[in-house]
Amino acid sequence: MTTPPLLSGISGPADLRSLSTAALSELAAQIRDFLIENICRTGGHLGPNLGVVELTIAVHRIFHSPHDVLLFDTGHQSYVHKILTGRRADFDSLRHAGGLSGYPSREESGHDVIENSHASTALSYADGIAKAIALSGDHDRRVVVIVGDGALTGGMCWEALNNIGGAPDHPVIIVLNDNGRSYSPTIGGLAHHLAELRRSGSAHANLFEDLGMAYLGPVDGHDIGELERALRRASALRRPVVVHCITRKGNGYPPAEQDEADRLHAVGVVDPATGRPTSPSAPSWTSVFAEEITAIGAERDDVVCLTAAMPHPTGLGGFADRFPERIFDVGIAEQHAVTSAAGLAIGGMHPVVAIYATFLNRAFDQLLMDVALHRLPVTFVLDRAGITGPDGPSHHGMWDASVLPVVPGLRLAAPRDSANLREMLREAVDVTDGPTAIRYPKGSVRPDIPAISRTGRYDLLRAAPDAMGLLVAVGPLAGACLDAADELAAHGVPVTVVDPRWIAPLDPQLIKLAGAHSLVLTVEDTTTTGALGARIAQALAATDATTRAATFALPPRFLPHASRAEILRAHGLDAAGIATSVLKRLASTHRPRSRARTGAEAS
Ligand SMILES: Cc1ncc(C[n+]2csc(CCOP(=O)(O)OP(=O)(O)O)c2C)c(N)n1
Repeated sequence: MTTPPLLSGISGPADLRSLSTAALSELAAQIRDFLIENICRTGGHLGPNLGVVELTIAVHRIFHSPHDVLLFDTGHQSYVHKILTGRRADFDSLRHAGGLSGYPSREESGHDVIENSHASTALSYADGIAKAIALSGDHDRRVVVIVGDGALTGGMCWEALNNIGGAPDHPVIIVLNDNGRSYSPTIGGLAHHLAELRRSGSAHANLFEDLGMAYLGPVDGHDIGELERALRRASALRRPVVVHCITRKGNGYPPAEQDEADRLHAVGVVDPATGRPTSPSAPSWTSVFAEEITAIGAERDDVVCLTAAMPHPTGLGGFADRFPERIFDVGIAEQHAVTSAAGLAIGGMHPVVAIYATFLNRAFDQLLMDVALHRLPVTFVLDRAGITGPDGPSHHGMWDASVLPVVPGLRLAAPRDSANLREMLREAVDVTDGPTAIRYPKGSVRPDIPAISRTGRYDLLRAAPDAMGLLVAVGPLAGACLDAADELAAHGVPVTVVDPRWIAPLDPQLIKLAGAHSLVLTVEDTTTTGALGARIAQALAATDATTRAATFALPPRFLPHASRAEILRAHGLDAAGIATSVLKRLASTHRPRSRARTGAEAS
């Protein structure tokens, strides 16, 4: 598509200011077409951005970024902001290696002040920035936060509102983008209150006013003129204020407007005519979990599931349909989800908290103190563990496998295939004396990999009688390790391959096996710091073994966006990379080839 002249004439917010009302609505239509065409081709957040086209135009006309500070909570709805701040031409590469980020990025633009994507943080940033501006004596700069009704269910928002409402001297302007949905319809008392405000125009009790803020609205969030009038008033008030804007997620694109199952919140490559994926999808890790948890739910009525506003993306849709009374959507409230799960366990249930690995990070203390200290049987299902890909550094699930092993009594599993995931989920929900966690990645699951035998907790996947090394293949990297073993065998380098299955706590049988080899290489889709390989090395150091242990994993850095396969390859975590690393390790040692016992012999 060639960019129409109006849109191509916008290279910064200043270009918006001279436009007539008619030109502004034409610009909004052109931005919408641009978003649909581009996001369907590259993948990305579609529904949320279509909902904020007019709102973002109005905010950029009334406020003067970057002098005024604009913050987008969560950041997934910042595409229109990117278009209006000179990044339209980069949308070809959205979320691709080396290309435009799917979230605000300080490296990309001075108009992006924070790099977020985890929800419910922007009001706290705003509180701090407004305080700093007041302390510096600058009374002419505004701090404006665009926050969704979904994000507003997060606890941090309420900690921030408590501060903002009590601080008239450093005002924050809160633009509440209320579309009634997170992924699914927003839940809880707050959602009811917003619905009441939407319906009646004002309610006899107005939560925001009661907390010390002014309230303006509700405003039609697709009417630029109405939005601008409200924002101008908000700016003039010079006190904390909520501008309640009513928008429609996916506005102007029928497949997204009617998207009850949230498929078009975030998309891969889809056909713009239908919003459907252009290629059929293979069974995913999520879909395997979805089937198994529904089967378990039918067998055990003490199993309950919790989600932090993501029932469909985490695979709980089927469970919710079958057992509506045993699924709890708690809002974007991971910390609450974990302690609420602890409460359910105290009450005799076995809760399963289905969550993206990256979002569990913020509930670490709840997991440690509220669940583990109490030895409560709660199962955490960590989807999107390891490299996720296009969502970039904040979404890679590369910390859980380092952090969770420090939790006393917690058992952590990394299944290698779908049969293993089903089996380990059942093992996890059978645990009665503490938390369990299961981590698996984004994407499709490869064919099952049968084990030769099981010893302790580990599976022997490939036995080499004259093994020159032991590959400890963690979870979904087992396939790559076996392919690498084939390549190595072709080079005359036999290796044994085992899958530890449970990566914490350490399996004494696995340490015994490792100690029987001269070289042990652990291959993991996580950061090297605190990885299983490091813990194996530490355990071996406490024995008499002369084994050398190495970890092939991800560097402890924030890794940029690209596809999962590209990132794993770049860090040597594909078959060719693993084989090369093993050969290098062996070449760097001048030791004579030692006979190592196979897993079967060592058992
Ligand atoms: C801490 C955290 N948990 C979960 C998510 C996943 N997530 C991304 S967007 C979203 C819904 C946001 O809803 P809302 O703020 O209303 O914005 P909308 O998409 O409706 O415009 C969720 C749950 C997240 N980004 N951060």
